Amino acid sequence: MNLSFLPYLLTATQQERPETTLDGFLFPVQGSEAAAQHDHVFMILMYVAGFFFLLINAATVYFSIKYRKSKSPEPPKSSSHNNTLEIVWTIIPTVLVAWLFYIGMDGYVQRRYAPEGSYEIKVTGQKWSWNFTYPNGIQHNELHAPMGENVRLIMDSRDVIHSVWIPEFRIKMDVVPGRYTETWFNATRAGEYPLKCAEYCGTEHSSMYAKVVIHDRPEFDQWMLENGNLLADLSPVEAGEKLFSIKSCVACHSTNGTPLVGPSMKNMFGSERKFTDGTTAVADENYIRESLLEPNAKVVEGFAPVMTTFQGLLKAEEMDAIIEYLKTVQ
Ligand code: HEC
Ligand SMILES: [Cu+2]
Repeated sequence: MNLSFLPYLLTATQQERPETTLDGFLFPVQGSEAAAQHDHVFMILMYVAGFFFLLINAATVYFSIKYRKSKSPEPPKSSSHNNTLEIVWTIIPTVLVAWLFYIGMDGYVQRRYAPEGSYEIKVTGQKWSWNFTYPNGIQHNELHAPMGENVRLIMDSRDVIHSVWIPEFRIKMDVVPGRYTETWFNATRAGEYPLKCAEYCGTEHSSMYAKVVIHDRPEFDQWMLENGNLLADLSPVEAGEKLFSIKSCVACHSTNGTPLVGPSMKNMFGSERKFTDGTTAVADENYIRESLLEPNAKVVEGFAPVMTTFQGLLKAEEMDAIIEYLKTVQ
C-alpha cells in the first residue's frame, strides 16, 4: 500500500500540494481557501485520534496478555499513585486540546465574517430554487463569481429555512426567512461546482440545487456584460426563454408536456384551463401575468398552490419576454 500521500494531506494550502495527491479522495476537491484550512484541521484531528486509538488499544492488548489471570492469579501490586505519570497525562492532553481548540476557533473566526471590500452577492432561497442578485442588479439562478477574490453572500429566504452548501468550498450556512445570514468564500480554481440545499424544505428539496461558476476576472466581466443586457441583445422570445430558466421557472414547469410540481407550459397558451374551484379560463397574456403576480388567484386543477408570487422579482419587460416565449411553447 502506498501511503506517500499522507504527508501531503497535512500541508496547509492548495498551492503547496502537488498535483499527485489524492485531491477529492477524502473530500471533494478544494475549491476555496477555506477548503485547504478546513481539511488541514480535519486531518490533524484524524491523526491525533488515530494515534490515541492505536496507543490505547495496543496498551489494552498488551496488558491483557501480560496480566492475564492464568499468569498472575493475584492482582499485581500497584503503587497508589505516580506523580510523574499523572503530570504527564494531564499536561500533554491539555496542551493538545487547547491547540485543537485554537486551530478550530481560528478557522471559525476567519470564516465567520467576510473581509471588508468583498464582492457582494445577494442570495434568495425559496421553494425550491436559488436566486442570486449581483451588485449591478442582475438576477440569475446561477452563482457566478470571480476567482481569487473575496465573495460575500448575504442571504435570506422567502419561505422556510434552507441552507446554502458548497461542498468544494467547505461552506454551509442556513438561509432563514425574516433575517439575513452571511457566509463568504475565496475560490482558488476556476470551474463549475454544485450548490445544494442542506436543510430539508419539502417535496423538491433534493432538487434544490444551483450551479456555481468560477471565472477568472476578464471572463467574469464578460459574463456580466452578456447577462446584463439580455433584453437589449436578444429578441423577446429568446430573452424569455433564457429568463424562464434564469428565474427558475424550470424548477417547476417543463416545456415538453411532462407535469412537474407545476403544469407543463407546452400548449398552455390559448388553451382552456380548469381550476380547483371548478371555473375555467382561456390562457391569454393577462392570465399569464396574473399567474406570475397572483399565482393563487386561480389554481390549476390537479396542482397544489405552491407557486410564490414574482411580484418585484420580474421587471415589466422581463414579464413581457416570458409571455412572448410561452406563446411559442407549443
Ligand atoms: C415552486 C414551483 C413553481 C415555480 C418556481 C414557478 N411556478 Fe408557475 N406554477 C406552479 C404551480 C404548482 C402551478 C399550478 C397551481 C397554480 O395555478 O397556482 C403554477 C402555475 C403557473 C401558470 C399557470 C399554468 C397553467 O397551466 O394554467 C403559469 C403560466 C406559470 N405557473 C408560470 C410560471 C413562470 C413563468 C414561472 C417563472 C417566472 C413560474 N411559473 C415559476 C409552480 C411554480
Ligand atoms: Cu431548501
